[in-house]
Amino acid sequence: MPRIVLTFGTFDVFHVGHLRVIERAAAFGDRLVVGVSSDALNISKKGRAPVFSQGERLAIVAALKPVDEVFVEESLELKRDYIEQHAADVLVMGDDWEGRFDEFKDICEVIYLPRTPAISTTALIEKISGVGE
Ligand code: C2G
Repeated sequence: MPRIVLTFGTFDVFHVGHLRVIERAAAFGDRLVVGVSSDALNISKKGRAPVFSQGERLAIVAALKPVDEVFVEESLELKRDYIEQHAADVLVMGDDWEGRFDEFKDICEVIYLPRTPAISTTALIEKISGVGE
């Protein structure tokens, strides 16, 4: 049986921190499934629309070599359903979510990975738009 790894994210303004977490997540199993947050979820979570639409973000993530499957994450509340639907053996998240998904340890392994330092979508947006210059 292949070991299925599941991870989630918005992956807006895709950068090397996103790539690294996806590569490290894939190394925990044989098949990597990625839930990409919908535009609506992003607006409710962060109070702004992502720079790239969910269709664009899905296409970028789906094209990555370590990624086998992508789907739209419609709600944070549906994590358990997504884990079950995809028969995930492992849930991997960056450590900005440390402890937040421990409740799913009854149905899969839950692993938090250290974030790549000094890079984020918000910092990139600020840099590109010249905020603080
Ligand atoms: N990440 C990272 N290093 C960075 C930036 C991000 O390792 N410098 C990781 C995050 O920890 C996360 C993934 O990249 O695991 C995606 O990050 P975001 O797009 O910011 O995802 P987020 O908005 O936190 O959405 O259900 C959970 C949400 O969908 C997660």
